[in-house]
Amino acid sequence: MIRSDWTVEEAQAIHDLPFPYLIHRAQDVHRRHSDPTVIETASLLSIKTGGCPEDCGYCSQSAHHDTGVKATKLMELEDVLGAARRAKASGAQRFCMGAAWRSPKDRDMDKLCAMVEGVRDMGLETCMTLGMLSPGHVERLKAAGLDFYNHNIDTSPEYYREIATTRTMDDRLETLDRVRKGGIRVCCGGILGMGEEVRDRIAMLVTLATLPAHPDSVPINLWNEIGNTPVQKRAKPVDPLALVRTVALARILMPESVVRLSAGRTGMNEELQALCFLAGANSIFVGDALLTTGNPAAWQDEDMIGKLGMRFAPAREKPPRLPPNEIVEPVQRYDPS
Ligand code: SAM
Ligand code: DTB
Ligand code: SF4
Repeated sequence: MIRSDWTVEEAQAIHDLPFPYLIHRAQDVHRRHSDPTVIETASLLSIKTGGCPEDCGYCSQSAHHDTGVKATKLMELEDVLGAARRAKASGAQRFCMGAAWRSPKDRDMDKLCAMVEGVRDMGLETCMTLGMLSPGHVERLKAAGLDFYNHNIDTSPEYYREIATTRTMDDRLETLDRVRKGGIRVCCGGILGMGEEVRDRIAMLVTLATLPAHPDSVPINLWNEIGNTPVQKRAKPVDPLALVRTVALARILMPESVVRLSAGRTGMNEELQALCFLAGANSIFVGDALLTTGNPAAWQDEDMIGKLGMRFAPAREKPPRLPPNEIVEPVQRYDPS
């Protein structure tokens, strides 16, 4: 039974289990819901980089911090489709297009929708992350065939106000609600290593696991260090085993969600990534770039997955499309019987 009524105390108790019990429980949940040998793949492209008006203290693309990232205009359709073709050829299942915006401008919607349609026609799943969306934006993106929308809550509700002041956690939740109600699948997770306490990580996961429906994808990012940002002053390295505990907790609280081991893999050895897969992570970003930072090379990931006797999920020829008015209903409450 899928629960959406987790409390922080329950989650903390699971998180703190002796490691063998925690991993056993995460494995048990994982095997009941998915093939534990399969890893999903997504490829990222920054379609509009830098110059963002938001002041997110962790981000290289905020105009508030002097990070050296140059602002660009929204990419041309053909260039985006070229990148998607290369991602498809290298085996990615999903193509995620990110823009450094607070929210998209109405004048950009035609181009964004053409990107979604073009990428979809190649047989890739489509994902966008563009900032806050109005109901009209959701409707247009859905009509164009957008499969997933990424919008992270990033940390606990309490710590959120320490890392961004130009928007609130409630603003994020409002967009997530619009996306879900509009029938676009939700991709929502956060970042570890921004100076938060372990309880903030647990509260973040409980926030996700008590949404009206669990996010379909939950990206777990390690903060990729960006110089000259407010987070650089408060960041603390994440203990590798603490990362594994966070992944295991995400798996246990949200059994059907795809948990993506996201930013930060360049600093992780294969052993740590293998432990994260044992804890229930079942997706990664592939390709040597994220948005403005690096990612392991394709050959390294292929080598690692091969050595583990695991496999990448095959790309689907035509991803299924939710009917326009499908609303993902709230997850049922726990029935102990
Ligand atoms: N502007 C949009 C937004 O904020 O939703 C989309 C792009 S934004 C870069 C997407 C996500 O990337 C953020 O929510 C955050 O979780 C992640 N991110 C940004 N900078 C990061 C960093 N330095 N390390 C790890 N994750 C990061
Ligand atoms: C997510 O959770 N991680 C991705 C994707 N969603 C958009 C972004 C990671 C960005 C890492 C920092 C950078 O490359 O600028
Ligand atoms: Fe802008 Fe997104 Fe970076 Fe925040 S995380 S500064 S909204 S690009």
